[in-house]
Amino acid sequence: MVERANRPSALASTPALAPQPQVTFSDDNSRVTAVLPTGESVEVLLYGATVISWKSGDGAEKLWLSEAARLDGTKAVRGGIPLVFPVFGTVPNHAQTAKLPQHGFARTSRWEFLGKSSSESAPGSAAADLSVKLDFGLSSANLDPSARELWPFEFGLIYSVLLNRDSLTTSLVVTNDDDKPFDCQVLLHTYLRVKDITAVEITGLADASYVDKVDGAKTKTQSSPLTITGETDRVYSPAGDAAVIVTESGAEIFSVTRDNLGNVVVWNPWADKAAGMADFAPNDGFKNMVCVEPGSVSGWQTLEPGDAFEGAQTITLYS
Ligand code: TA6
Repeated sequence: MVERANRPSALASTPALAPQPQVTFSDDNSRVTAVLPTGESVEVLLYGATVISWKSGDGAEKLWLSEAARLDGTKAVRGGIPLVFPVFGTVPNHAQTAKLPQHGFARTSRWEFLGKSSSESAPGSAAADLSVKLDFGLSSANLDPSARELWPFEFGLIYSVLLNRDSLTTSLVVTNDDDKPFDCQVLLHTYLRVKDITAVEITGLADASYVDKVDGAKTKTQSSPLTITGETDRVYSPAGDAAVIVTESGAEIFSVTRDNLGNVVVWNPWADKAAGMADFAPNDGFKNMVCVEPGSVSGWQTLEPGDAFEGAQTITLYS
């Protein structure tokens, strides 16, 4: 090689980049999967922007997904984290949303994948700071015409799914892009996986008032840790923003924290209701799940033109 003055010196060696999170598409681009180098993963259907799997680094699944869940876009997913917007349940006396299907149209719409971002793990940085965020969008512009007809408002939704090594954060931003106000409700309908529902206790709801939907929608107050011994369907309005802790056989397994979501719904269909749902399998799957659902569902968020509403949950695993 001819030596020449000022020849740039080759780097002695390119610093090895730390392994980066991987994001892949599958099933005809209908699913997005993100995997951290340490093994944690999350899988999201573009249908409903539904998280259908969240695994810890050892491969253990943390969400419950029915074995009969429809994953082909023909029905809201039974399990994972379906999104509830603009209405929780059905509210016949609310004119704007009275014509909408139960839990609204967000969970049964095809969302767009907006992109990914991952933590810049510098060479040699601790794996602990690794994370990857997936963003999804739904707006009146890409909403099914039948849904637009039932709810004729210009809106935008951005849903972010952030996977860290020991937690999953999902957040929803709603914007009113219209020239008139609209009301909405928002809920993250999370199906947490447990080994044995009869060994589960839920704390963090002490002294919270709740509507008991299996007892004539009576308003009650939670006096002790919640155990699930039958069909349970409660809409809690905790006074503060304390974490909801799910323990099993005395050991803490999940901590659920809320950001700007004033309600927590706790649901387990138990045996009869589970047997009555064609997409709930196995029939005794109610023993392995409990829904802890942060939301804003008592009353309505009224968004004026240009307003935005953001709510989020973080589910943290105990190692
Ligand atoms: O979040 C609890 C709940 O509102 C229950 O009343 C039950 O209806 C559950 O949602 C499931 O609703 P879905 O429409 O998914 O069958």
